[in-house]
Amino acid sequence: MAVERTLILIKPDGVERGLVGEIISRFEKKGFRIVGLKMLKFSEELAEKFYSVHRGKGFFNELVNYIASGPVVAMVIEGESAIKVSRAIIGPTDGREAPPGTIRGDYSLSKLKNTVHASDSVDSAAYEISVIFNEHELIP
Ligand code: FUP
Repeated sequence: MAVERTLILIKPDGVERGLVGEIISRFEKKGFRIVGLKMLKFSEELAEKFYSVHRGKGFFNELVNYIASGPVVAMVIEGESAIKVSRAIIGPTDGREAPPGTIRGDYSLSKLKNTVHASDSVDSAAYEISVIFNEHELIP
């Protein structure tokens, strides 16, 4: 067990539907410490960089267009096993298959517009945090 940091994104559908407070609250109530928080709108260029691991896949263009389609809220959280625990909190990729009680299970009926993102490994967390946050925007 280790204290980790991970990146959570509230995607455009989550912001548009007024779920920002609800989603932040779930991570806070679980016990994570918020060490970075901001609202932004991805440019296409930044979206391609953020999702570079998916470049070449059939859904890449759709994914980039979607994530750049409206404002998102990005958050860095810190806590024990933050990467694994936050993945459990958001649920599987497809909202139609995600179980009730998970964020995607409660709020999404889509694989693409699945409301929230959480980094899936230590390496991707470090990369994704660095794409969106400067060092001075994170609490030590
Ligand atoms: P996840 O880690 O659950 O966010 O899912 P992936 O890393 O596999 O995919 C990243 C995003 O691409 C998903 F959140 C939604 C989108 N996606 C699709 O639109 N179609 C697919 O077949 C797979 C992923």
